[in-house]
Amino acid sequence: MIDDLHDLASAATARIEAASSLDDLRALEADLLGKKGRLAEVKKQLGGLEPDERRAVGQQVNDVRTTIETAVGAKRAELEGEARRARLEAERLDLTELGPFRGRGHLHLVTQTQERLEDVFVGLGFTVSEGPEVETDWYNFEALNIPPSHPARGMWDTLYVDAGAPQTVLLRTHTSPVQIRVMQRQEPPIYSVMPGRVYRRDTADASHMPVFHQIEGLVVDRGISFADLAGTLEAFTSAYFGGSIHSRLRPSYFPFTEPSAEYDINCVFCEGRGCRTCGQTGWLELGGCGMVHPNVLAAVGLDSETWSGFAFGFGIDRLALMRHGVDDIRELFTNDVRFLSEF
Ligand code: FA5
Repeated sequence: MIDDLHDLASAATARIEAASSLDDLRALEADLLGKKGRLAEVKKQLGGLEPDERRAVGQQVNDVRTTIETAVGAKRAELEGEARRARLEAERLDLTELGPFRGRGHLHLVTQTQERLEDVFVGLGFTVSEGPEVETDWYNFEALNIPPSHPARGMWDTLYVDAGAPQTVLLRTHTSPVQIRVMQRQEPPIYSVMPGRVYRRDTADASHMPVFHQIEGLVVDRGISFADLAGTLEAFTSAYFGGSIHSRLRPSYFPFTEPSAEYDINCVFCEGRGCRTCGQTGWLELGGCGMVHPNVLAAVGLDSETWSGFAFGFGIDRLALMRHGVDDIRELFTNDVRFLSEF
């Protein structure tokens, strides 16, 4: 019987080694180790043996079972590895291979708008500057003539960053802090625009987003007057929107400019005749502007007896909406490809 078991073990391992698929191996395992398998048959005969022989044969049966199980395990690992390699090979993508043409992507509408604005201002002689989105209270407020507890802080609902002393680090609420950084970086004359992302604790609705984009303009030179501001905004308006659209300035208030104004343009839909979009006024509000406040010049060590300047800032996203007749700012950021691919 012991010899039979030896033969059984070597025949089994040979068959296992020859198995060519996982299905074959499963069938073989059932045949060798299952209830009706060969080993089970031998086990049934144990009862008729003498105790000593039964112990020896029983031990041998267990050894053969272990040998078969080990061989099956090793073969299974080998066949599974082969199957995995075959699957990976079948699924392999050749990324250098050209597939059917699916159309090229393009820049997001807001990026396109920002780049076009930069081009127009560069054409008017401006440089383009950048600043950080995480700012200190000093750059975002204090240097802009908005000391702590100033009521004008309420104009910008601020998101603070948990860093440093409480409420000293924040996500910039406008691009105006970049004015300060530019004035610190370079001596006048300065003719620069500063586009970028800004953050406010505003709830998203048709005309507001908590994260949006602004472009700031700053000019500091000798003898700059309010007429230069008005003339520059008018030149920009016709360069960007075309010759039939004009600008106007309305008195307003910003702590960092004095005097301050709102910058409006003729409604781009009705060209000033009055329609639903402009509330029959013929005008659309674009942003704020004014003459740089002497306290702001003083904050960066510039003498307001020698230097004067103007600044303006407006929302890029709202400008994109106006230009393309989109009535909900949220459409820009839901990233529906059908919407985005229209621009
Ligand atoms: C400012 O942020 C001033 N820093 C602008 C300025 C610069 C004035 C330089 C004077 C000199 P205001 O908070 O009004 O101003 O925002 C400017 C523009 O940003 C708005 O006219 C609007 O176009 C846009 N804007 C404001 N809040 C949102 C918002 N939640 N979502 C989208 N656009 C917004």
